[in-house]
Amino acid sequence: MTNMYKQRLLEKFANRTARVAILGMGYVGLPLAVAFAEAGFEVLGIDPDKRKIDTIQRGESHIQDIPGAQIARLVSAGKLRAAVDFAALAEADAVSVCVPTPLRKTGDPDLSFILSATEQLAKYMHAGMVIILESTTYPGTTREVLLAELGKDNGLTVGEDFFLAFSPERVDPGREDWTTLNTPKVIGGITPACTEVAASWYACALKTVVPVSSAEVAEMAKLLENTFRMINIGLVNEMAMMCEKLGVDVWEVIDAAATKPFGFMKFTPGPGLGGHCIPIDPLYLSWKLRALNYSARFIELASEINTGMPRYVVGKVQDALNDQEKSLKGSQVLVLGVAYKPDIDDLRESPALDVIGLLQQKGAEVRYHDPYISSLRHEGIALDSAKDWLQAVREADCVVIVTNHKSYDYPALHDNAQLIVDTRNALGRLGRNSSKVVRL
Ligand code: SAJ
Repeated sequence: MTNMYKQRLLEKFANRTARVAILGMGYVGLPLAVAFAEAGFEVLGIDPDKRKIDTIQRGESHIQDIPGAQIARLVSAGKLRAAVDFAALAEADAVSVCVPTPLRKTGDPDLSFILSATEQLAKYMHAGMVIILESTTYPGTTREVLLAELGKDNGLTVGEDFFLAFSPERVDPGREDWTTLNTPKVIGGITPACTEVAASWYACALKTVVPVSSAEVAEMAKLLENTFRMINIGLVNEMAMMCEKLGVDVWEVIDAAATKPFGFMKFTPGPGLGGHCIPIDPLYLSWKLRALNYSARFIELASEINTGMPRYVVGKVQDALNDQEKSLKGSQVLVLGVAYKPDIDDLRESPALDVIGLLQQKGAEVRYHDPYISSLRHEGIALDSAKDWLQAVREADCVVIVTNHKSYDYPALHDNAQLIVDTRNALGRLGRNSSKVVRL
């Protein structure tokens, strides 16, 4: 029996008359909204943050990957509009949920954003809708949380009257080679009809859609992707500690291993694990498995190693100063680069925050410089970026390179510093043979 609602949606996708709504106008939702608008749909972006909505309505962009001119063109063409009010969902045919999934202070998943978006969506649910969750979450969320709420008390049957799927976001802000449009997109539905309808919708705007057999497969694929990174970063961080015990240069070891053209993928040690994905997503998985009486040992161990790196780095600063007969307490330490990874302005979960906090706890006089981050206000840390980074280098007893932004003049840094702890091998060969450089 041909499902009437499925057929109707497939036709609306084909002739671009489906009314699209994207919940969450962040680094995932806005590029997705733009992709569907460019594909010819009329798109509504919904976000409770009125500043984001006003920016879009003014034809400007608050997301680094989306030019303001593109927003202006799509808004004036009537293809893109934004609202804080969820009521417009009553007319939507296709809705994508792109809201944050952070961790609570306890380390447990914080589904509050998904829950509030779902509650709003449930108010405006009607037959003939397709809903896709994009937010990274534990396997089972789409079925256990969204379906439970969206299919309740409204007489609608999933897979017949409405369609529900999961499709993990794969946006890497700032990357230009792999974008929302050309990054393959995994999609798994609650039923086969859900997968078919969701995949047909996304295929209208995205180059490659990869249907899988269920929402759980799609949820788990994303967690494998990011757990893979987190564990391998934990491995090289432990390799750095082992190489120090062995008196071997871990950076040379990794470069040598990376000459293997197959069966190896290069990761590099660092001061810890930052960002809103890699340190967090795997903990959604281990949390879910704990509820099933299973301990995800690799994740727990890698997390322990990665979260221990800031303390390990501070220990190296303390030892390096000690070798110059200086105590950490009272020394002036300059932290160079605080963003969670090079050449971006994102501080989320940055290990620099832990390094600074630990240095301050041990009585160091801490300053920082970061070309992308002018001030730091975080859990008792209240610092502004040094105005003149090279002058700050000259004045410091020790410089710690935490984030190796490309914009730094590393030879000048080396010439002007008394002592450098290089946690990123930013100095390269310069650092390898210098008596005033200590590396991981
Ligand atoms: N890091 C290391 N050593 C490494 C790689 C990373 O210490 O070898 C650190 C970084 O400094 C950073 C953290 O780990 O603090 C995370 O780095 P990341 O390169 O994984 O960057 P993210 O967090 O921006 O990860 C994003 C992810 N994108 C999504 O989740 C959609 C990830 O899947 C991408 O693979 C990654 O970008 C990427 O490849 O750049």
